[in-house]
Amino acid sequence: MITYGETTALIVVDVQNDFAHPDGSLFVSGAPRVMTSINEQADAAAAAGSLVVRTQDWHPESTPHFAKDGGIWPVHCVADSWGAEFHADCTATGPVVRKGTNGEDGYSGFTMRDPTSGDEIPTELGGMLTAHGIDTVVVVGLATDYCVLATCLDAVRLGYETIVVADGIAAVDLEPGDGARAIATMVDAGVTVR
Ligand code: VGL
Ligand code: ZN
Repeated sequence: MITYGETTALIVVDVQNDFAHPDGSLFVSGAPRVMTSINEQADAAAAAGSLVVRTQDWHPESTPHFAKDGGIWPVHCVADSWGAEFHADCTATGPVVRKGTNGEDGYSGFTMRDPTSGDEIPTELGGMLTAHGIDTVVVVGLATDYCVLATCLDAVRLGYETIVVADGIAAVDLEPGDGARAIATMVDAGVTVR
């Protein structure tokens, strides 16, 4: 188990019905399998008094992210829908960072992209970690090859010691091997896999 302390934060990425529930529109088949590990990390972090932040994919009904609007994804995690709610089995509590509330695109918990200008816009996550004096982040959640990958790469770029929990993440795997390749990319960038 990872040792949680005052300067370590757990980031629980997108454990929402559309990804984590079998009835979800973008169900990640490995999600039920990793819930136990996600909850172990959440419980350990909470017991140590560490900051736990939950991210939420939070899309408008139309966004270039969705296949019907020119993107690649089925409609998922629409603001205030059942699919956008956290999965009931996840025990993590703590502040929530929503990505895409104004129609921004992108996968990272730290940054979003304005879909028209392409500008990078920070979410509240970076400021939240700074305010708590965080130097190390532990990342679990969904999905390995999209939001976990992007969040971990941003965390390294922003100077955080970054640990991803191997049995607390699951991949979409649009192409077989995407999850494994994402893990290799994280390792190359300096992420520690536990
Ligand atoms: C995600 C695909 C589309 C994710 C979000 O949370 O990894 N994947 N939107
Ligand atoms: Zn999305």
